[in-house]
Amino acid sequence: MTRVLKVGAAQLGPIQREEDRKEVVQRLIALLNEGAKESCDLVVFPELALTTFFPRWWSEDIAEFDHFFEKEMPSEAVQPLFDEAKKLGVGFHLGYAEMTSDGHRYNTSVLVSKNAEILGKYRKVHLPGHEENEPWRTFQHLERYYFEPGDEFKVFGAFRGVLGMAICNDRRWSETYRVLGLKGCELALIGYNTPIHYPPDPSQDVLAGFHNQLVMQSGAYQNGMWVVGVAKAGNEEGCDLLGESSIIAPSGEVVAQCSTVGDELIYATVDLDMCANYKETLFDFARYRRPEVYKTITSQVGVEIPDGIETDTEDSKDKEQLT
Ligand code: CDT
Repeated sequence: MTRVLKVGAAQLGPIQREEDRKEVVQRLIALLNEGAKESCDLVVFPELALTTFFPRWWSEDIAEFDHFFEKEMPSEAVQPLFDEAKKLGVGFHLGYAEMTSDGHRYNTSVLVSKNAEILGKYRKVHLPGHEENEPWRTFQHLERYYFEPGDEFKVFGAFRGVLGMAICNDRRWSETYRVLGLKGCELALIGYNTPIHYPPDPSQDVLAGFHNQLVMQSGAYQNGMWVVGVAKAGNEEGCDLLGESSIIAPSGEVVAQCSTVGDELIYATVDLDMCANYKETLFDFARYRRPEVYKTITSQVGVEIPDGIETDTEDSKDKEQLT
């Protein structure tokens, strides 16, 4: 059985606040068609791919932005994307804002088969930013106000492999990849909206691209999985979003990368069997992992410096060196 897929990463340029959902869906359909021409089995769209990144604005009335949420998937506006996927026989991954029938809001992605059936759904676990309006910022990052967190990293048997999803800030956390890796994930699909300016510490701005690559490449390598990271990029409502969407092999090497900050499709041949090169050697989890030594990771959230560690004397440095 060959387990070789052609995977497209469909980066999106900016979506402005007033842009009509139906027009955005036409942009997605154009990229899906490009993917079909390149014989892609699967095309990956970014986080919140149907709207502008609305958590950059504060509204006293949280319901003011409810129109940015999908109450069902596919919604009426998104149905043409599902229809086109079925016609072309191309699967896809789509990020969107989800509103459940009982009023819960999530930052969500779905994996859709070549038959336009939803194979899996994921709700973002690591919500970044802040809960309250912070007027000193040039723009807000209110995901912790507009969304509730998801509670599980799941994998799905699809496209002849074991596939997982994560969303944007999730990619900065090694736990994301490791939990997916422990579930056998061979291909992780990750959409993102990453402002290049980071108001709490602007010294990081110049490193935005480096950090993006750093976390995805190490996540891929340390878990022997393919990673497809896809941006919504460019200047959206005055906020510059990082591009550099990438397809990364289990070796940690970048095999394809976008060169613009607009709508752009890149693709790569993804051999899922390559994962075994790493999963069965250097990162043979069953043989080498030591969970009994890692208990702190699940028992503790913040940093707790153990009793007896001193940092304010020369002596403590010396003692450390001796031990
Ligand atoms: N969308 C998203 O998760 N963006 C975050 C910004 C972090 S700074 C608040 C990211 O990790 O790129």
